[in-house]
Amino acid sequence: THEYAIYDWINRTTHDNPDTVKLILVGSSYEKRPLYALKLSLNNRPNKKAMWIDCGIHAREWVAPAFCLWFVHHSLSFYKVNKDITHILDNLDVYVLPVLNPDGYKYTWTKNRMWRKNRSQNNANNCIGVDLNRNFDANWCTEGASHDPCSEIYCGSFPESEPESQAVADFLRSNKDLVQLYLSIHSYSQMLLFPYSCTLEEAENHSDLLEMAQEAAQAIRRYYRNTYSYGPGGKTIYLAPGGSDDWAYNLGIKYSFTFELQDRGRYGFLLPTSHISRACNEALIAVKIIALKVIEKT
Ligand code: 0X9
Ligand code: ZN
Repeated sequence: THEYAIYDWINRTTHDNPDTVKLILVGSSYEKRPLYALKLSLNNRPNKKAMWIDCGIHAREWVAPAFCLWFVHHSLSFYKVNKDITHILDNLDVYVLPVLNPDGYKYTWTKNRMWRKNRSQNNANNCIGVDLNRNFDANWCTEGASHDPCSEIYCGSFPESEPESQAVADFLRSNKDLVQLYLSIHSYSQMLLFPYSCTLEEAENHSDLLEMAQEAAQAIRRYYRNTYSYGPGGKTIYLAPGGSDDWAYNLGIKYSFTFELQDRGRYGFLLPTSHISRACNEALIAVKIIALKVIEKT
């Protein structure tokens, strides 16, 4: 689903569900594309808390935006049908941002399928783009990120230098007392990661996060016979400072995860269309288990 198909889908979904879906403009990209989030609010219980899901921070990870749409569709179709999603939506509003990096995403459709960063111009240099998942203010640009604008993990000129990361950070700062769970969807490698990725130190609620990730991975194994590894990012894959998950965690959102969806490298970023539904359904199970746990704990 290319850029316009996704914007169309967002408009249609908002239009067709006026009582339950609200369109929120959280900002705009470097090339001035709108950054839309959908707010799912399936009932009007007072003092409802919220969770946040963003997808597509890295341009080439196409199954990620697909997951965000899948999640919205599932929520709207199975509220009052499926027990778990009903319980989640009865207790939490859900903010879903399907394409955090629309300029990069567009570029992967038209020019370079393997583009990762956003498309911002550095005047000092010919290289284009900042790795938005190195641009947040969490041990910004220490080991695991680069000051070189030509690098794939370029951290930008300062934390939140990019309109995309700033928009997300601003939204979460304004809503930090509401948002209990932060999720960021990537691909590939089949992992459920949690803080920290910007240091090897343990998060204060490490054992909670570990238990949640473990249960989610177990469910994926049980229902889909597929293996997801899990753990704190820094120890499980690599040190990578400036990520949105660590930043959200330090802001006070104590349940913060990055999902790496299918596959484990056979197709990599080029996951065939025929694998999308399975990839999304197994990730959905993991999201549900984690969200239910958050509701239980808060
Ligand atoms: O390196 C990343 O940003 C993520 N992996 S990816 O292959 N999709 O690029 C992992 C992010 C884990 N979390 C943080 N580094 N904060
Ligand atoms: Zn990624």
